[in-house]
Amino acid sequence: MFTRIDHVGIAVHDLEKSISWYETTFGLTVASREVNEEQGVREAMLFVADSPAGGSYVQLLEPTRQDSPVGKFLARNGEGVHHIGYGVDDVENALASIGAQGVRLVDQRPRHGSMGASIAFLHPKDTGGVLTELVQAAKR
Ligand code: V0V
Ligand code: CO
Repeated sequence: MFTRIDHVGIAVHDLEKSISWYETTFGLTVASREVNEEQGVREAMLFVADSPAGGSYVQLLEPTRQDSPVGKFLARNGEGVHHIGYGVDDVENALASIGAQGVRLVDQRPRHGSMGASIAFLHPKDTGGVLTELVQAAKR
């Protein structure tokens, strides 16, 4: 069902500072930046590698408000890995198939994600403590 790791989401306090650190230390480059008010994040995708199934990225996430998922995560844990986003060909099919196995879906229907993707989250309490995101990338 999964075609690749689309991105690893990392919670940060200061997006611009973290982008600079990733650029300087690892030589990564920013592929896109976006404010997603529905998710309560200001985020950037840093390109890591390409594959026939699509790109893979590091997603740096700064909260736009304290009571958002990333704001609450930072208050509890500090900076660090927040979620893993797996590439899928069809996010609605993947949701139906995973939901049928009893995994709680945070999103019953896909939402707008970075770079025009359709995304949906699975509940970390049903996925071994790892917040998991399904990502159907925009057609390229
Ligand atoms: C929370 N918990 C986590 C977690 N966030 N566990 C692992 N990884 C995380 N990232 C645990 C937390 O420790 C609590 O455990 C429990 O879940 C309830 O957390 P809460 O924050 O107190 O309560 P909720 O229920 O308000 O929020 C949890 C959920 C929320 C997962 C429902 O974070 C959510 O809706 N996340 C999906 C949306 C999201 O993360 N958006 C930001 C990225 P204990 O203490 O009860 O044991 S946006 C993005 O990636 C985009 C746009 C993109 O890729 O394009
Ligand atoms: Co993400």
